[in-house]
Amino acid sequence: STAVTIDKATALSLKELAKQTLKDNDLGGYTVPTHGLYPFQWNWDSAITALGWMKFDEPRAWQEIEILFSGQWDNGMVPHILFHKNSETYFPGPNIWGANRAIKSTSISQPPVLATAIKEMLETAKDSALATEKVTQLFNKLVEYHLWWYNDRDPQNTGLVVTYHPWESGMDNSPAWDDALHAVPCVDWEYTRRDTSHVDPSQRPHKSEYDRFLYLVDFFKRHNFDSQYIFDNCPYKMNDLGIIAILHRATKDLLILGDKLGLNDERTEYLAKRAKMTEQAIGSLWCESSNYFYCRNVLTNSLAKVKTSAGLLCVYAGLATKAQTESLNNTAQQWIEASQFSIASTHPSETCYEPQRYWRGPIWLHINWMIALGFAESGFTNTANHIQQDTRNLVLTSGYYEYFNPETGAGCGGKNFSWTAAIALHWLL
Ligand code: 9YW
Repeated sequence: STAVTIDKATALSLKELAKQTLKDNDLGGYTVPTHGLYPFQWNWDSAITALGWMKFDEPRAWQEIEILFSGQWDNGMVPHILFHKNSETYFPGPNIWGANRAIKSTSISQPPVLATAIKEMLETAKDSALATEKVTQLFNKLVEYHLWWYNDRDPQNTGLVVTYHPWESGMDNSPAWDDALHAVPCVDWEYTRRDTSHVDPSQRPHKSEYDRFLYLVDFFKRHNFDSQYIFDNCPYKMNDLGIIAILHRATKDLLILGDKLGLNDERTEYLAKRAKMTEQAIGSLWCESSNYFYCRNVLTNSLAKVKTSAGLLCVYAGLATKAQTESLNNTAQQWIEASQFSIASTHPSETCYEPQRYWRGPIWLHINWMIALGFAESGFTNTANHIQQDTRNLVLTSGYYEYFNPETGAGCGGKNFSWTAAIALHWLL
């Protein structure tokens, strides 16, 4: 799309609107993604949203992270949702998940962007004394979280962690999960979805997907969240590139934080070893004939050969070789040209591409930020700038929606969305 510069007055009012969005979504120390549709605290939303708070209220930004860690499980896991207060506007709620810790939560995690966000927060903090104090307090919890990922989700040291649920990937109905999810049984009980009462159903996952999402939720509960049992028996097991890439970068960022603050120890040395294993294993997800990284269905040992934006996150993770990065850059250039706005979450040339159905085509701003960051750091500034420019255009065209239609730039899903506003504050304005 054409380059647009945002004039000062517009930037100022967009900034004010973004701040107001975060304030309106603040439930007293944590931020809901949006009222109604998502009325609790979500893991990677909070990490990204803290970057936005950082621009105008640093203590509040740190509090967002602290409250997220207040729901950390004894085994180190930081859940995907914390149900701090009751709400009837979301399904499935805490009773369906059945994980009754001190703070009710789900029993899976989400893309671990936390350490990366915290490093960014420390580096951009105006109050560096406060930032240093907070990171020092949070460091051990972060280490525990990362140890959980590697030990619990890669107990056989393959170098590639597994995920047990599309909700864990944060990319719920990505076409990369289609085959794997198809093999999961459906729940045999009736339920009422809430999401489709807030958002046009044509922008949401299908019932056939929800039936399986819920089967898995129930499976974890029935087996008492037993890590070993679930690892051995879960009917859905993916090497998810989004999680693998985000975890890898976050582990490296955690080690940098530890270096800076003098907090590294034998546990972080162990994390460094696990990260090396990922570097050695990632090649098995690269397909020579299509020059792309794909997710793998671990149960069938087959690559899910559909180009989703998660593959581009390998650049952000520093997991792609120089030649792979060049080739991914060429792919990204074509990807950008294939729709009016970029980057569509599924490549527009894929037959399963649906420009307004959630993770099957729409653009997500925090993903654009990560992809652009990866290309910028690898020296592909044109690609990075183009993505950033398109992202600005989206905000200018439609404001702070949950996600955007790449063909029209129209806002989709929830309105007044926290991470969209936060990325605008952090990266665009
Ligand atoms: C769910 C809150 C979450 C995001 C996910 C997104 C969606 C639905 O909304 O998940 O019920 O968890 O796919 O990435 O964190 O914004």
